[in-house]
Amino acid sequence: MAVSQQQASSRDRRTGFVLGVALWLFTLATLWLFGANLHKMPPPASDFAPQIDAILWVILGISVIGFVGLHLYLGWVALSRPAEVRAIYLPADRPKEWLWVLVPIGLLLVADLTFDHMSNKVWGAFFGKPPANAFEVEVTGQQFAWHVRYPGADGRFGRTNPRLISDENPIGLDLSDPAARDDILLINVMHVPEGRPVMIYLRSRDVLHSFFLPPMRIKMDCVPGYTTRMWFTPQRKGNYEIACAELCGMGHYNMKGLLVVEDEQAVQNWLAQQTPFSKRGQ
Ligand SMILES: [Cu+2]
Repeated sequence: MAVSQQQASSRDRRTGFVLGVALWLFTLATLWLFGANLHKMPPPASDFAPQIDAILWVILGISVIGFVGLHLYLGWVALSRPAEVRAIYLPADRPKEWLWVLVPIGLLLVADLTFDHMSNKVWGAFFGKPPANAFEVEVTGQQFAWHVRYPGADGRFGRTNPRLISDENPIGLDLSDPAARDDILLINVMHVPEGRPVMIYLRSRDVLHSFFLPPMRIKMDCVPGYTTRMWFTPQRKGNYEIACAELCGMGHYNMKGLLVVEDEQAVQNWLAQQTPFSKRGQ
């Protein structure tokens, strides 16, 4: 049985109304979820953190404007669509098609260059050479823990050798190297001084991990067979979580450690209480 033109029109109108309202409600709900701040980052606690946050806010701002604008417009089109307009055939229109290609490319390029300009400064510092007085720590990821190594009194990390890795020697520290004898090796705990650049060397014993300090806005992959590094200056005392941000196996969720930011003197006192790896069990 054929549907009359009038029935079809009122059904189109209803569909348009439902679609338009749904699009607007979806937009409002998304904005509300965003405003409710369900996934907010912890307050920034390092020197780079405010700059990284600024980049994230600009990216988010541009995305929100695009998202809200587009959805409000789509909803409005659905709501205001006259019922009698049927689908029509549009012949190719080269200039218009080029416009549809070039305008988005232009907008994306402007956004991209803005992000580049903002991030180059902080990225350059982040991955570049740290100040000479940096406090050095090495972290080796392993399923599912962080081995934290301090160079000890000589200020030099001793040699490691993967062949020496065992349950007792988790990072394969080579004690025939004099520089290794005072190295301090800990698990899942790291103390660093407030207000002094901290250089972190990152390694992995098995699979890819990602060393993540959310309040410092620091995140870097740990790659097997390779040493990655980055530095930052902690600017707020406190206890923070060290998280793994790379799905690395069944225990990934449980791969976490404690980062303590405190006075330089407190860090030195704490380090003085630790037994070097070579003297353990003696
Ligand atoms: Cu991991």
